[in-house]
Amino acid sequence: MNAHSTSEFSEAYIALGANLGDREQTLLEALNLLDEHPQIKVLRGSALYETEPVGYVDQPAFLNMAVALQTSLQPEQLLTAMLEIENRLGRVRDVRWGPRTVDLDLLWVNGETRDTELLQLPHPRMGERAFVLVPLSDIVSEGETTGLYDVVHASLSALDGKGGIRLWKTCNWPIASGHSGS
Ligand code: X6L
Ligand code: MG
Ligand code: MG
Repeated sequence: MNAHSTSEFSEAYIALGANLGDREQTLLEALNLLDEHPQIKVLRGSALYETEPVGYVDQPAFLNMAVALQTSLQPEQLLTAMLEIENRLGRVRDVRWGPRTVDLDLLWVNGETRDTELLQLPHPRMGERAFVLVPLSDIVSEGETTGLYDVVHASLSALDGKGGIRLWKTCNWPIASGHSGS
C-alpha cells in the first residue's frame, strides 16, 4: 500500500482530544461512532493520556488518544464523517484553541498528501505536538509501510520535551462491542 495504491481501502490515523464533560466516555463514544460507520473500521486504539493544554493554556486538562482506521472513504469524506461525530457529541466551536467536548483531527491517510482549504495531509503540525505523537507511537508499528513510523519517531526525538503528558488508562480496542466487520 502506498500513495498510489489502487486498493479500495486506506489506513488512516486520527488524533482525538477532549477536555469538557466526561472526557473518557466521550472519547469512547467517538470510537464507537467511527466504528459504526459502514465504511470505517477502528483497527487499533492507543492508551488514553492526560495532557496539559497547549496553545491556550487557561483551560482544563485534556485526555488525548489516537486511533488507526481502515476505511473505503476518501480523505475528504472521512473528514466530513469526523465533523459529524464532533457535532453529534456536542462540539461547539467557540474560542479558537479553547475547550471542547471532543476534537477529531485527521493526521495521516496512507501517506497521501493534500493541500486545500479544507484539508492538509499529512497534518501540518502533528510533528510538533507531544499530545499527538505519544499516543500515535502506541499504534504505529515498525512495519507500517507508508513512512509514518519514521515520521513519528523522528519527531518524538526532535521534541524539546514530552512533559505534561501522563498515562491515564490503557485502552484495548475493541471494548466489548465487536459489532463491526461481519
Ligand atoms: C505556540 C502557539 C505554541 C500555538 C503552540 C499548539 C496552538 C497546539 C494550538 C501553539 C498551539 C494547538 C489540544 C491542546 C489544543 C489537545 C492538549 C492545538 C489546538 N488542543 N492541548 N490544545 N491537547 N494537551 O488536544 O492543538 S488547541
Ligand atoms: Mg486538535
Ligand atoms: Mg480539530
